[in-house]
Amino acid sequence: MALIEVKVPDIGDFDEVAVIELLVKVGDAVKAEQSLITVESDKASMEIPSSHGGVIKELKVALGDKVKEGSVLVVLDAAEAAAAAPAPASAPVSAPPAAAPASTPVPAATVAPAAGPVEVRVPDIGDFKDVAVIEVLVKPGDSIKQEQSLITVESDKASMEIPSSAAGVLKELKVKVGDKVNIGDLLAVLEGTGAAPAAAAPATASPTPVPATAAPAPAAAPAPAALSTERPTPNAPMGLPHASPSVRKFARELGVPLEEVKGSGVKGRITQEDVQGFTKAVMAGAVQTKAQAAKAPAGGGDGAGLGLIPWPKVDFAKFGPIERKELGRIKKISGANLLRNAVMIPAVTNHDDADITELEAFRVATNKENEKSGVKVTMLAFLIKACVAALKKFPEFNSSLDGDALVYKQYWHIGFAADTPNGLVVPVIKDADKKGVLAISKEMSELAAKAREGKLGPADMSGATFTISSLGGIGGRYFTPIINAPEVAILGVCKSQMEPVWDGKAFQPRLMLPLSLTWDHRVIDGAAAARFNAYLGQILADFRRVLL
Ligand code: CAO
Repeated sequence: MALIEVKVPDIGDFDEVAVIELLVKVGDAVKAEQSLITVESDKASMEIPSSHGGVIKELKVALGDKVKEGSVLVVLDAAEAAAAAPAPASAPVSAPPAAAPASTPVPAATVAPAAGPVEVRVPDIGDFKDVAVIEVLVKPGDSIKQEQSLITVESDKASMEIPSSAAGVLKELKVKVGDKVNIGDLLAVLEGTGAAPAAAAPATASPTPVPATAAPAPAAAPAPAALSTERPTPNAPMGLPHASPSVRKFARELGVPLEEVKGSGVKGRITQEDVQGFTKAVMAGAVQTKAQAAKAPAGGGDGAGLGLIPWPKVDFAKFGPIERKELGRIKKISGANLLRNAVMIPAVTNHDDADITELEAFRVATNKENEKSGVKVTMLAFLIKACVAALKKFPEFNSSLDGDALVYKQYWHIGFAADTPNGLVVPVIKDADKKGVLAISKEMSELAAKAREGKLGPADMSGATFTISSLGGIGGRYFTPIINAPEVAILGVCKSQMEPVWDGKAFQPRLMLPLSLTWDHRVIDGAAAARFNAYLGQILADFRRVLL
């Protein structure tokens, strides 16, 4: 064992900067120069690299810790990674050879004139060259305070905001997003209102700002700036989402996981608006963070979000042999949807029976006549047509809730639950009101075949206004289907059977079809549901009513 303590190198006059990200963990094999942590001041963030290669034995810092030059970050066993070439302990490769004290006297020229144009230039940002301007934080006409950030620049590992060395009204901005800047480059011209000496206002990220009116600092500008303390390593192993320190801070305050935010800025950079947009989308329920999704997997999560006691954890193997199989993709997706719909919708189910004696006889006869056409007319196709008629008579069943409003749809797209080897899917017959029973039967059998082959696309499964779930081909009497949100009702159908039905004088053998209508009580009343079922029953008993 060759244990080595890796310490925070010279990071300029940063003092007590916060650890905002841990990029490695105990047991990781790291290479010399690999980033270990990210620290952040109020104006800049930077990754701190390892001075040696080896295997991490101990992590000496935690998130939120404050570190400074000399703080021990990790203990490495260098012997376990002898191949890694050691860099000088605690000294970043590109650190300037001789760092002048941070209190390097600032030339007198930094004292801005009391009034008149003042040039603001890029201060000493270490030995970085050609750093890209990724954000412009001000615009002409803005009243700028001394120390106020003007632009954000970024190298491949660090970003920093460049502050103004003087106060005044911004007359001209000399850079734009995408420009490359170097020490001494002219950033802006201010109409000076009198600036304090720059020495009084060194930006956190730039300990020795270039004097506002002075020429660029000599190439050997001594003070080790924040940027100069980390090496721009191509292909950095741990990619941080690109965002300026202020945006990171903003995201952290809101608890937004920055790595899940899609950046709309240059090169996918995350802006404050992106963080705000993400937050709004999460609040509106349009987007789930990974942490939220992990809490509600198919199978119910742990119930903590609902204030329930935790899901029982049982070692099933204790009671007998078991086999564990991960849920398939469809089951995971439909499970999460079913759970949400079951929990969020105050759903009620009405059961009823429809007399389909004549309809079934007609269906069988039609199929006999059409034997050669290859299209089999199904009971489900009749049900779809009958439901369209009922939906037209009771339009709230064809609506969706949108906040405090009901959206009544002027189209009748009927979804039907289809059982596939991979799980339940719901293909949709679009514009069922405009199609005949034969056309619907044909389309259903095509969609069901596509579903079984796993070939349904999103377009095949979207836009439904009402759904039918038929277990008629399988069996059962009644069940309570779960509404397919944002629809407000669903019809469950079970297996028809001959039953003795009292006609007022005698019992008659009739083919009865069990119907189970589940409806959203926020939108539909019990009486309307009973009427819907009764009307549906009347149509199925005498299909001529569809024409009325
Ligand atoms: N009562 C009695 N028999 C019925 C019936 C009913 N309500 N509905 C259909 N049948 C009979 C048909 O007559 C047919 O019999 P034959 O083969 O003798 O002609 C047989 O059942 C199969 O019917 P089908 O091929 O016409 O299929 P279908 O139209 O009933 O259903 C489909 C198609 C895709 C909906 C079905 O295959 C399916 O996947 N059903 C399961 C849906 C499901 O899982 N729902 C539950 C969701 S909630 O978890």
